[in-house]
Amino acid sequence: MPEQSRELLDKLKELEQEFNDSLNNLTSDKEVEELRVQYLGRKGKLAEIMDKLPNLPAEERPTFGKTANEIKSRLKDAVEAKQKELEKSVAEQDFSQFDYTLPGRRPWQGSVHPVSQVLDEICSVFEKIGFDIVTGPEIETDFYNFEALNIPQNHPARDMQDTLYVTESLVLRTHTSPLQIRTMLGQTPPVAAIAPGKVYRRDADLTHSPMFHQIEGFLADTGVTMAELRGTLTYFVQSIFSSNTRVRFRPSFFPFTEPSAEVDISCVICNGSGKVNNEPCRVCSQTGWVEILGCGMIDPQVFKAVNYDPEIYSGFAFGLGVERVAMLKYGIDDLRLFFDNDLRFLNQFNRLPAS
Ligand code: 2NL
Repeated sequence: MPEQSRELLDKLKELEQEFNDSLNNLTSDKEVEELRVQYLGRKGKLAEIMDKLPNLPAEERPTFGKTANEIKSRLKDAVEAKQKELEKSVAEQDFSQFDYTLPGRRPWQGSVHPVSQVLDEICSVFEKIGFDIVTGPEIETDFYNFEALNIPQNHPARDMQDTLYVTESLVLRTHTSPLQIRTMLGQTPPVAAIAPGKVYRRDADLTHSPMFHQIEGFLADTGVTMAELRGTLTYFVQSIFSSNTRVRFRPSFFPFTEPSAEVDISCVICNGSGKVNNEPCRVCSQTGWVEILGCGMIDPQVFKAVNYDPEIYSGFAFGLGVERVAMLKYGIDDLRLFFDNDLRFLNQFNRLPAS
């Protein structure tokens, strides 16, 4: 056989050997297909050798062509056989070790933050007795946050120590009272509303966070007295805590109410006894009472700022910290737990079905 033809035939045999070696090691359909394209494809290794056919002397071409076609069909058969073999091995996989009784895996699911849960709960308690829920901006003007609330220019509450200023005349609201001022300016009595939301103070230690949640509420009408205030707040604490929770008022001072009071409730941990298992109660430090909110009768100065005639109208207002209520309700002793967002803590308040 002439030299040229022998050389090409050797190459063909080499190619077949190489192909078979590679095919043997493959374990997936995808790999088999890649190998098929590499060898049998239109620009594959076999086609490359066949392209040299015209270089051979005319009388040698038929023999070479015949051998090449035989090899090509053997390679095709090998691919098919390999594909069948892989199919079969999937069908015969051993599932006997698989436990069909294992529960399915649920995707992780979020839940409502405990502070938001308590905030929503307080809102619906007041909604039931006719209070509107009002919301609004967290950046407020000096007028809504201070001036209208009878907090004058040099009042200590305006101190840079307490207030976060955005500009000289804009602040991050330090309470949700500005929402109540906006509500009063937009309506004439009778009006009853509660204003829930985030508030900001320049404060950060074990018991203070620079952002916390507040709910303020007010009622303005003719003939409103402290009796209505006490009745409303008693209904509120007995709805949130328990029907035998007791309420007491202590005189206090706020620039926007006169008279003003701080409200204590009988300690929800020791039920007012001051003792838990004969040990001093940690939550109320043995006093049997814990402070829950501040309140009072709306100051005539505030009514003047919203154009309500204080000779005709009177009203009450109150303000409470939602984190504080949540801490008392769930016996939590560290404010920071609300802001760390540790799932081990948060999942204890997950009311969704267990996963
Ligand atoms: C507290 C005390 C309080 C108010 C908030 C209020 C709002 C208007 C008019 C009059 Cl528009 N008063 N709000 C009244 C008394 C107390 O909050 O210790 N909060 C955590």
